[in-house]
Amino acid sequence: SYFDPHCGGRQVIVHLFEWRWEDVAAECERYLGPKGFCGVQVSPPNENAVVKSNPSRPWWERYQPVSYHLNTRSGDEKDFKDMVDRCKAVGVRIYADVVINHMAGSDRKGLGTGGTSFDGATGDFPGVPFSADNFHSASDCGARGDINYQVSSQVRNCDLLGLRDLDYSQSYVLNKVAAYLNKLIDLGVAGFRVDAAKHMWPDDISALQKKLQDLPEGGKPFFCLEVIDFDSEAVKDREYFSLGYVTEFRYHQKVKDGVSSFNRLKDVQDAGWSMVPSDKALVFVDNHDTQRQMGTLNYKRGDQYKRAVAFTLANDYGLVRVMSSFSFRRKDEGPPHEADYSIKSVSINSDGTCGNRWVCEHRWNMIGNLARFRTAVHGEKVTNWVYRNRVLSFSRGHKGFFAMSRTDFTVTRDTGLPAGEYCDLISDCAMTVSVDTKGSATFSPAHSSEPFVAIITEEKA
Ligand code: AAO
Repeated sequence: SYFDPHCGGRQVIVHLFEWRWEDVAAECERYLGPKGFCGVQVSPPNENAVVKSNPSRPWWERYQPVSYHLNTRSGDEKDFKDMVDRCKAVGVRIYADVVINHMAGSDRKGLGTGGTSFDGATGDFPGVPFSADNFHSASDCGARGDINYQVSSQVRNCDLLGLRDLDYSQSYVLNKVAAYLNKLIDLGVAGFRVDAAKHMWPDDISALQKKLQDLPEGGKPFFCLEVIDFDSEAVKDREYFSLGYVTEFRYHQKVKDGVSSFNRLKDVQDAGWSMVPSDKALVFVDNHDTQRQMGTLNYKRGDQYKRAVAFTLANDYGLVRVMSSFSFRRKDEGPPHEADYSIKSVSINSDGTCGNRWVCEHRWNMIGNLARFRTAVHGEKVTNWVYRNRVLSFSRGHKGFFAMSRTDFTVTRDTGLPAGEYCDLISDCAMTVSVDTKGSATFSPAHSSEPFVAIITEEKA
């Protein structure tokens, strides 16, 4: 099914935003495989427009396709193939971010990252080839980039941000895009994150899926559809439920409120606010767009961010995607680069953190270790929910137990676990928790700077 991420039951996906394929391959081998991550969402692998100035080489140029040749600042087809194979060998799968709703903007022309020429204004993309006729005409729409989100047909047929909108009613367009996705499947990817899926007709996505081959090892590719739905517009996320996982933006918004006032977390836990059913929800604290918005939660918010990610990983809702960023000051700023704009590699410091301005949130001890927690307790519901004395704690059935607060604490709680001495995963077992025959334990965090405790039955001290 389109809901199977093909990673042997592992539960956490990480978005290695703007990483080079070579670095992703190395990260699979040295960290993601051993830590039990399911897979990596990689940046769009196909050739994109080179945005030279105002700003210079922003990250977002990769959302302006020029052709389906695999040639970007992350690497070429050979690098891509090598990454997919090396990751797969250690149990980690690759999901490609596919930008298939549109091509480059009508305000762009010149050469792509693979040297292919194009002209967005005339709709000339010889690298595919696509020409003017293959796009929706902007005549039924508002001014450039001006979509009325209360009108479904505008959302689907108009140019999002002035990006040339492909017309999937043409079998020629459908076949070209299907060939691109099939090529990625041939190369061994396990699935896709469909960019701007909200701007594609669900029936068109379904028609596209029917043209895809099964993975070489069998089964349908995994699908995650980027659909932003806050219940205030014409397009609804439920229109996409049969096509794959759907990005849950209400969660991302609500979890932020929840970690500043824990009593609101119960609603988040209950998937209130008409959130997508758990088995269809792609859940995240931030993504590459939201982390650049004002007042949002991202790596810069230290403790608050950690609480949000920790809660998200410990909770039983959805399939989780962890963000891994490069540090930025300005919204448009592209990835760390050399003078010639080639992307800098991800260096690893002796303490396991990353250098060259790569943030590597997924390597923060707590996040990496809770990824393991999530896989270990998968399928177990949240039970024993207690929020008292400013400490929130809950069990995941009889397999795991998690507690967090804003500051240091000592509490006694029912863990729901069998008696025994357990390793605290947060501190890599620097501290242990003794559970008595009634399932009760008294504990404090190992380090007051990280007020979390997590134990699982499979990790006894
Ligand atoms: C760039 C330039 C543009 C230029 C264009 C063409 O910035 O000035 O016109 O090139 O040359 C990324 C960048 C864009 C960039 C683009 C292409 O973000 O700045 O444009 O690459 O290089 C909508 C879509 C959603 C989309 C999002 C950005 O529905 O699919 O806009 N996300 C994806 C990617 C993103 C990428 C693209 C798509 C394009 O993740 O990185 O763009 O490939 C409302 C609507 C949403 C809408 C947002 C933003 O949401 O519901 O559907 O997203 O507005 O317009 C509140 C509101 C809620 C609002 C929400 C936003 O909560 O209540 O209504 O905030 O999160």
